[in-house]
Amino acid sequence: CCVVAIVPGSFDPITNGHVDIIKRASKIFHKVIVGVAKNTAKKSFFDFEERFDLTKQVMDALSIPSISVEKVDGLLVNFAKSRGAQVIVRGLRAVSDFEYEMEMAFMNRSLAPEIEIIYFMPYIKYSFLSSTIVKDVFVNGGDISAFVSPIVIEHMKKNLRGSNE
Ligand code: COD
Repeated sequence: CCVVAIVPGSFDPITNGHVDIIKRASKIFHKVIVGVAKNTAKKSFFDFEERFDLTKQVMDALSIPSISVEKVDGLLVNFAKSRGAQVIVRGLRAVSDFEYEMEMAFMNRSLAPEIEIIYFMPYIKYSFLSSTIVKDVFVNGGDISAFVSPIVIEHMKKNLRGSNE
């Protein structure tokens, strides 16, 4: 019966833009697995366990039974196959995302031609939102409450206090 989709990302940290894409996917697919993965091209701000825990807490708070959160170890397409997923979902914010997404899509397709990759566009107010900008605004004392869950803000505040001690 079921179409299973993976929404992969580094989620460093998870933002309302990510949540928007995940919710859209949950309206269409029977099962959505949010895959917290490692992107070797990016130096992450939060470690892997923190990114996973925050993503899980934020998604659990939504209480959407078809959504689960898992760690992706190794190649995304191998993880997708191991979960019986037919689809990978990604977000497209602006033209600037396109080249990177196309590169990844062609690589994933050559590794696993049976998996389709589908793109969702976020709500306009999240179109210019990124984890990078959120971290920069927060570290410089700005208000990020419109862009991330209070769960993430709480964790970031604790981290900042920790690093000042
Ligand atoms: N609105 C809408 N979508 C958004 C927003 C927003 N404001 N912010 C981010 N998104 C989308 C992104 O476009 C992306 O589709 C998704 O959310 C996740 O974003 P990130 O930045 O957290 O995740 P990435 O791009 O770092 O994820 C890359 C992966 C971790 C998926 C990739 O590196 C990977 O697959 N790694 C595993 C190893 C592997 O298989 N490598 C080969 C890949 S070809």
